[in-house]
Amino acid sequence: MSDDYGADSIQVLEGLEAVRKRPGMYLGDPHDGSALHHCIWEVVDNSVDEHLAGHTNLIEVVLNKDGSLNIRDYGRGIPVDKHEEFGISATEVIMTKLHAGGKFDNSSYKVSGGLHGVGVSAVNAVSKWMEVTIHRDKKVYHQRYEAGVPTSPLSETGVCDDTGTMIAFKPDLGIFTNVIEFEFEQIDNRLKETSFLNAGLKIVITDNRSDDPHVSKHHYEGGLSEYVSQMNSGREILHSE
Ligand code: 0RA
Repeated sequence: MSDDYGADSIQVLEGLEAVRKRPGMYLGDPHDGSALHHCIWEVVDNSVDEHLAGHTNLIEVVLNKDGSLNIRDYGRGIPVDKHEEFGISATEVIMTKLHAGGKFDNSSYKVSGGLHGVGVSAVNAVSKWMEVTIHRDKKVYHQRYEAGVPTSPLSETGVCDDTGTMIAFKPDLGIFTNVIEFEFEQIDNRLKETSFLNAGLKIVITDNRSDDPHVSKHHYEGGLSEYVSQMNSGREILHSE
């Protein structure tokens, strides 16, 4: 049993090292901004999955002055119970073990060039630091990681009345070059698409990097059809439906 744990933690470290050595294999080009922004889509997709499962209608994205980014949802919260197989919290498994969640067992899950679904652990691996805060069962849980490695076990830090997950991370600039800052336009455009593809999901992006914070809100109760009517407004329409 303790041998298994040792073998598993070595596998985790090897997985994280593989991502750090060849980020392009997991996240896209680290030298042109694509891997950098893919980190955001990867974390947001987990919150979108919580929306698709019917547990959150709001995702908040905040760009911070120090180059870090927060993504928060009001879903069930990442499970915190002790994982029987690995002897650590389910949170730590999801946050550090490559492909945790069994998503890769299902080949039909792989879409958009095979990049979707590498998991938050791949983003963790290329982050100088990542922090997860979970509201679940009336309690607040927290864990921090550096280059994907936990700096302490998951701990209980307080109480709460709501549920959800907040993930904050700062990209490791030893890995990303050329484009090393998040681009608001790119994030805003992509998350606008995410919101119209997910009817009823509200996505709020706040850019706190300048002294004059910028907030952008996307919310299409009617999903794609509402987006189309918005694009058509003021134009002559060929087809009413
Ligand atoms: C695994 C199982 C459950 C929820 C999640 C993962 C989850 C992951 C993320 C990542 C960002 N936000 C998230 N929210 C939820 C289900 C847990 C249950 O059955 O209560």
